[in-house]
Amino acid sequence: GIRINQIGYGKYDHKTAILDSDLFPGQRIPAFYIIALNQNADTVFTGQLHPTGKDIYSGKKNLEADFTKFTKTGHYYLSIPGQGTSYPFTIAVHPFKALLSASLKAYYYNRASMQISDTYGGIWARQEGHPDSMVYIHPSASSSSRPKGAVISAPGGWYDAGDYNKYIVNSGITMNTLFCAFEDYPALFKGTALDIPRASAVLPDILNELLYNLRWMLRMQDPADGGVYHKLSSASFDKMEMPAKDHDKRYVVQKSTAATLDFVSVMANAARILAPYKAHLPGLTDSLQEAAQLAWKWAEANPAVRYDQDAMNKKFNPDITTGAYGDKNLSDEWYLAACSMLQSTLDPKYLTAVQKYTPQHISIPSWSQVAAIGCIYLTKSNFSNLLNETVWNLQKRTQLIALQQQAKQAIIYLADQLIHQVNAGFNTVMGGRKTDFNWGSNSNCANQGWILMEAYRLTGKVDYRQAAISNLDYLLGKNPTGYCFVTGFGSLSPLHPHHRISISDKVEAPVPGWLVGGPNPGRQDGVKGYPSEQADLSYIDNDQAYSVNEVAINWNAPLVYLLAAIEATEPA
Ligand code: G3I
Ligand code: 9MR
Repeated sequence: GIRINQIGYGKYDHKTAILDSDLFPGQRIPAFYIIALNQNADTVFTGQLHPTGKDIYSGKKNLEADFTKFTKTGHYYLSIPGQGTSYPFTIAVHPFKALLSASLKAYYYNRASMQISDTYGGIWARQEGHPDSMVYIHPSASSSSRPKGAVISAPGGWYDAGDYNKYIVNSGITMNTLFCAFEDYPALFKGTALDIPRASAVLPDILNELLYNLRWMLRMQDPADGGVYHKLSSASFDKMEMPAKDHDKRYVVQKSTAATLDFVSVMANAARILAPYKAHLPGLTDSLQEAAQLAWKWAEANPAVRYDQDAMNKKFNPDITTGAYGDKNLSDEWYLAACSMLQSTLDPKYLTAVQKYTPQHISIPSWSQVAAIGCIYLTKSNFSNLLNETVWNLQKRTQLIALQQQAKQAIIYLADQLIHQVNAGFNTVMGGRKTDFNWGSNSNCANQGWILMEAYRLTGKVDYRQAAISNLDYLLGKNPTGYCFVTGFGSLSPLHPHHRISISDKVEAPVPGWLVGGPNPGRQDGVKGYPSEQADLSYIDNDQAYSVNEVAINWNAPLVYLLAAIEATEPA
């Protein structure tokens, strides 16, 4: 079939679609036609398909339609005689505005501890769930000030995904990704209204939404020692019911170094990013700084406390069987936390830590690998305001500039690797390596796009941006499954995500704006009926298929980044 970005293409951007099919040997390569979606069905552009390279999964040689030269804004579809027609698409200067807003508003719909009102929620309005005002200290988390069985209050925040638990590690990467989006494209976000309840009318809506989760995160720190609980969770995954119906006991579970360092990073960055709005958020930025410093101290005293759920369950009751986010390597969390503290406090004492944990090698961001985000933060500041500070002597300044340079090179090097890994069948960066397909593969695709757009920001080289667009095209339909992977958008998009709210709300349409996990040959959910075992086709739109069709806050965040970055850099 014809695989096309079902949302659209920037007026002056690269525009391609794929015919995912081998022609008969000897068959002439057909022409393709762009047809206007109007009554006359005018043919507005004609082009010749051309073979792409060999698809590394199917082995097919696909054909590509390149209509980059066609720049007239409007609504169209593509037609290939003998092969059918494509889903409709748009050409516009800013084709992703609505999608960007929706992918951010998705967070609002996943807010815990509050009602989603008719005013803001429309048909997805629902009752409040999980007040989290009585959360038990799990025995794994007990301390002298908070013995097991004690109760704390930690309301608010977003549900992690299709489940109703709240995990600090995953919240951390989500917040950082969205902070980076805001810091890189502030004007765009200041102009993006979300139709959500606001803590402050002065704050851009993205920050209003982030604040909701930030305040929850703050509650996850034990003020007595600064350590941060790994998660707030029920003992096992909840039933498929609405949030308001679930009254399972909830716990804060074991403090961990990964959670604490991710927390450090979020609090430090939040303090810096929210500083201009200080007057409207009484006391907040100071508490954020204090929280970050206290957590850093805990991490220094507890540098390698891993969250190992199986080991924990051997020691403590009740067993906790919800998401583990159990990272084994913490040097990247150390690096991210150090970079964040350095940038936000401008205190040279964090320089040593940045240096110590500077990675040899970075990979695309994921909940367990955050070194790239440390690099990204480090490149954002020119640190020029340090130059007169007496604490920053020449040696330290030189070191800092060198570390910053290294961070910049690491991002560009990674982006270059991505550019050279292309799945020739689809001409997308995504899928260029088989390891791209795992649980949450669509987030790999979006995170590759994020890195490519950072490289574009740092160098201005358009190849990076074009490669990022290839991945956005992938997510929005130019992929082997033919799905536009965001709920509520495109002609063929997931209707049955593994999302407890969407499953049980009695509204036919799923909550919109969510990127589903995507193809994953692991197929850990064991659902029958996957269309194929081929890695890039291991996808099924089934609400039990949690290993391919769940949604998650850390997967939407790089989508937000990618959409914002493409929108904000659209050539006029
Ligand atoms: O670490 C191994 C690696 O060594 C190995 O080479 C590779 C081969 O498959 O697997 C790696 O482990 C994977 C792990 O993620 C780390 O990335 C597992 O196979 C994979 O099953 C695991 O998936 C995670 C999944 O939870 C199950 O634990 C996803 O990354 C993670 O996004 C997902 O998160 C869940 C939360 O637990 C609960 N809430 C919903 C959320 C989204 O599904
Ligand atoms: O609903 C759960 C989802 O959020 C998780 O990502 C997934 C993997 O940890 O687990 C889902 O819960 C399933 C559980 O693991 C096994 N029994 C069925 C549960 C719901 O389908």
